[in-house]
Amino acid sequence: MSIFAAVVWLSVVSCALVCSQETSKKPNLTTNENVTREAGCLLQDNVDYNGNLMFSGTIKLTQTSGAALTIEGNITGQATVGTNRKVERGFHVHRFGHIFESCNFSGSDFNPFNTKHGSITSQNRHVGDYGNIELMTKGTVSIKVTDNLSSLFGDNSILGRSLVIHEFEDDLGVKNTEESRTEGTSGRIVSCCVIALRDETKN
Ligand SMILES: *[C@@H]1O[C@H](CO)[C@@H](O)[C@H](O)[C@H]1NC(C)=O
Ligand SMILES: *[C@@H]1O[C@H](CO)[C@@H](O)[C@H](O)[C@H]1NC(C)=O
Ligand SMILES: *[C@@H]1O[C@H](CO)[C@@H](O)[C@H](O)[C@H]1NC(C)=O
Ligand SMILES: *[C@@H]1O[C@H](CO)[C@@H](O)[C@H](O)[C@H]1NC(C)=O
Ligand SMILES: *[C@@H]1O[C@H](CO)[C@@H](O)[C@H](O)[C@H]1NC(C)=O
Ligand SMILES: [Cu+2]
Ligand SMILES: [Zn+2]
Repeated sequence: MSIFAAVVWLSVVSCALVCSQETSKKPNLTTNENVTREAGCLLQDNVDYNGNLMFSGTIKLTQTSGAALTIEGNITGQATVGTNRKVERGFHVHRFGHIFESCNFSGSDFNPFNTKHGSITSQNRHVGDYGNIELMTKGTVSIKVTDNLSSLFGDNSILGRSLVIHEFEDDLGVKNTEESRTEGTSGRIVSCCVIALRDETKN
């Protein structure tokens, strides 16, 4: 065997070993396998927001592959003025997850298909569009959102991205302005968190 043939043979054999191990580690995203993933998100104040109402809380995201994503949370309003009241607030997944210095670093709505802003039930929407959630300015509210488009699996994965609460109600993209078409005129970001995957072996 020539040196050249030996080298080719070695690369084929080592790739058969190493490459197949590599592929087997990758999840099969079209599998019907019943895999459940859980992620968490701990809401922090936006240091660059100077309004008087921010929100803290915990959010849990769960999904079995091929099924809808469920987002549940307990969110507490931290208003510094006024009485306790209900408010609607834009709730979106933004593109970037490195928000440690400021929620301002989260970018805009997660939009892998370059579509217009919409509601969670729109045909045309950003993957990150969850519409509005109803919160209390000084109390704790439990929220629950179910979505069939954003995912903890595959191309629409929101893992490592951020969840944000905006300062205004989301108009769901219905107005004929640039602000409405991109962020539903929901204004600045008051609170945000990074969507982080949980170790499924720890219960
Ligand atoms: C992924 O899973 C589907 C359904 O179980 C199967 O048809 C397909 O062959 C699998 N793909 C790979 C690369 O294993
Ligand atoms: C997947 O697992 C969940 C939780 O264990 C179970 O409720 C559900 O019936 C399973 N679905 C399938 C298709 O096996
Ligand atoms: C919300 O609070 C309820 C009641 O205390 C608790 O059972 C649940 O695990 C909490 N959920 C999250 C996401 O923190
Ligand atoms: C998600 O899909 C299921 C099953 O098709 C449907 O029942 C449910 O209404 C959908 N949810 C949303 C928020 O579109
Ligand atoms: C953060 O973004 C808001 C607009 O969304 C802006 O008003 C504020 O000045 C920004 N802060 C910094 C430090 O860039
Ligand atoms: Cu947004
Ligand atoms: Zn959007």
